[in-house]
Amino acid sequence: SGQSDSMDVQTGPQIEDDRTGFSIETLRRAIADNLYYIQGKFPEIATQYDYYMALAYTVRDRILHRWINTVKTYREQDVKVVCYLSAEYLPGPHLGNNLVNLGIYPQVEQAVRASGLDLNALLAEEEEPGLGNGGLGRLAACYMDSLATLEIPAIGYGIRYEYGIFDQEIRDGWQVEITDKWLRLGNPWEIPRPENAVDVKFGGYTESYTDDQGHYRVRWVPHQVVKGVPYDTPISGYRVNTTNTLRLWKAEAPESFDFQAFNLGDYYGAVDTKITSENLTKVLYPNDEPIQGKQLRLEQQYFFVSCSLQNLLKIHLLREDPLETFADKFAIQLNDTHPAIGIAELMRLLVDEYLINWEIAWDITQEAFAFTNHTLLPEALETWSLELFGRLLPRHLEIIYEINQRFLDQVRLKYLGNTDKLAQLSLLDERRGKRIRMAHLACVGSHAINGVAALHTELLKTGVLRDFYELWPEKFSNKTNGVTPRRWMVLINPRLTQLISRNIGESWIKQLDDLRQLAPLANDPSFCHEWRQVKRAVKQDLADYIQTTQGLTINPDSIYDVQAKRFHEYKRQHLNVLHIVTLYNRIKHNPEIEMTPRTFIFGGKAAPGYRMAKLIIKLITAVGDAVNQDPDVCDRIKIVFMPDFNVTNSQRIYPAADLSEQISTAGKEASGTGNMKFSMNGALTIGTLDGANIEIREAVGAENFYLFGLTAQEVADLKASSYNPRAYYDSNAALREALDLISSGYFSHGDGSLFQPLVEGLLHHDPYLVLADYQSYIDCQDSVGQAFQDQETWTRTAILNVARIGKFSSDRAIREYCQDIWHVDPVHIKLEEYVQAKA
Ligand code: NTF
Repeated sequence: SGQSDSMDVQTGPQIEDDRTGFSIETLRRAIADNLYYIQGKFPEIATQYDYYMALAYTVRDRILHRWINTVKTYREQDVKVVCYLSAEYLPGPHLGNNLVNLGIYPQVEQAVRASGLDLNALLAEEEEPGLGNGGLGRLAACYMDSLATLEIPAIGYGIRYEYGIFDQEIRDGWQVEITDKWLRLGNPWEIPRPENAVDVKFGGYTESYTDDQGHYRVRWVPHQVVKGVPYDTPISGYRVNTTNTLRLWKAEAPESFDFQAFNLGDYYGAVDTKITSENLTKVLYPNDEPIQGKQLRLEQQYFFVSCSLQNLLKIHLLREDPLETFADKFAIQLNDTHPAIGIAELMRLLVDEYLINWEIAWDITQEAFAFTNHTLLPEALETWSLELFGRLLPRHLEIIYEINQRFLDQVRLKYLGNTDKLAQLSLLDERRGKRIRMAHLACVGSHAINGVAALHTELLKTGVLRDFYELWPEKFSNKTNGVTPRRWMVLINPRLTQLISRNIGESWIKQLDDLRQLAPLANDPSFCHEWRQVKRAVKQDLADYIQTTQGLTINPDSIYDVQAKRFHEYKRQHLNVLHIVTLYNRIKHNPEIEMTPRTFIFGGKAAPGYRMAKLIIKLITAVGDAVNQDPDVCDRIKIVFMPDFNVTNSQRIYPAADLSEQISTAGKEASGTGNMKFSMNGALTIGTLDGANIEIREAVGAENFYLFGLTAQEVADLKASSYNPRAYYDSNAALREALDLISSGYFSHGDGSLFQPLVEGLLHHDPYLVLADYQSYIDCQDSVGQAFQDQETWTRTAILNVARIGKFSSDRAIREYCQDIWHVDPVHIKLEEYVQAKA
């Protein structure tokens, strides 16, 4: 746990270094020191936030020591490095996670107490970096944790958005978006590296020339240059010295930005250029799935990818390695198509700037890149209009034409005379006004392509990417997602962690499969009793939080039935609502009816422009207003909407859940990762055969999973045979009553029009088969309600879920990427003692 570095055996005990020592007294002194010298405050005027900062810097010092040793080792040993390119990262608050990974949680808790403070209060002061929308960004953060823990050299590259995902407030039942000013009080976890800034070009034109050797060359004369400044955040591994780097780029105006304008006396014009440059990394696009063709979005993508690749080439050349060996030293992973422009950019850098010939450059590029797809929704597949693309990146358009021409020559040879194949595989979509298909660019330029769950990968092979699969089956593999048990168990559920570790030791934290040793304990009554006590205490915590923040009283003995994820029609939060309204109708018909008390908990944001998703949020809060106050309901149903679902708030929710709602239309959710977090904390799942649900059910046992609904194949068949949702409405009285009650204005103060778009949409289109799955869902929920009555069996099932969830650690996923795609090995980091290093 890192203690080894602070003791000098030869000279006996010595006073610990204030910046590396771990003793309680050293930590206490370091906090006081940082309060004084970094915050410039003394105790009488210091705020909780000042103390949080002082503590954060205290922890950062200890991390820096490991970080520097890591960077040094990577330089000296010429190791192969994983470069994760992602437009989004959702790391969550850093402080608590770093305490867990460094193994100093108890010491810091005591040092903080010795300073007259409370650690939980300080932890609550941290503003999380909301630099992502949901699953994709959080996956990147879990993977960074596992890479460091597995001692794999890695750099995460991304964008330092000044405003992350908006904060959500609920006003009058509607979502309201508030700008996320996460940097306003400073960020102790990042170190700016202005000396490593790079220039990124935009617009302009290209021209050809002949070089000294008589080679044909192209130069790009840009219209604008933007400077990228890296901000580095250390990513610590669990109980190892390895500390990797998350390098996020901020856009600034280049130093020379104002020369021309100044000379002409155009002061305002000059400042304007500066503002335009800095706009580039101002704000995260808040759309989860579909991405519209906005110029600024393409600028963001190209900006961070160009900065990152220039940086990699610089590192490579600093190590005095020949460019030809680039792909032996770096494995570059594309987190969806957002950074796919990197393929054309690496070609441009190698061919235009480093004067490598095309064929060699292409081999390097294909060998270096690999591509992960994260969605099957056709509307989410990124394309860019040729017009916009050519205006912004004229040289890349030429390069993409060249890549495409050479690629299609290959295709032509294989499929003689088949023009359909050419059109289907081409990087250019000739219909819909000529667009560049980024997924095709990613496939052609990568040596490996993967989906994020078994079903998803199969659907890629038979669906959106089938022509590429037919061409290069060997490039495809599945890499089922995983999540880090350090954050999603140890940090957020200390009670459960202690119960588990007391019984089977701590090895499971790094080897999650070791949770299997819990399985026999599922038959041990005293262990089951303790398990129930833990769950009950955690549920009480959430009840207290909801009481304090919303003034709502919930019953900790009710089923906590939770759906927490982004709002999207395919995720079917409205199916959940139909169940609630159905239960409500049952009570209204028969006020004495026996019913297992349930608390329905929702959390999640809707994209600001997604009207239907926002209407579904309004429907949930409206049904909540009616049901929660109805005396007939007698507390058998409670509905809670937890506003502003983010990493911080999710950490209170996962541990407290009894039932995890994973109810997407089969074939639509690529994987899901919330499903894994709920299971790890002992919730049972009600779910469809979609994404990773299928593998979770396989792992925990079909008898320990509540399955309902159509399969992906049945969904496809039903849609092909002209699905008629209205028929389900006509033939199902309970469904009809639920929909009619919503239509009637009962939940909207008599306004029958408010939810019409939703109800009409379901009756006439229902693209996600809510009505087709309704009865199956209701029946399944009825059996959940029954099962919860038998607490002994329920607890046994929950324990078995946790015992068998080992596969869903991100450590397993990262090991698979390392072996099958990246071909990288761990590098052990030893600590050089800082005091010695100084001398
Ligand atoms: C998401 N995709 C998927 O919708 C989830 O099912 C999956 O768990 C995560 O990725 C992580 O793989 C996206 O966010 C995106 F951007 F691709 F639409």
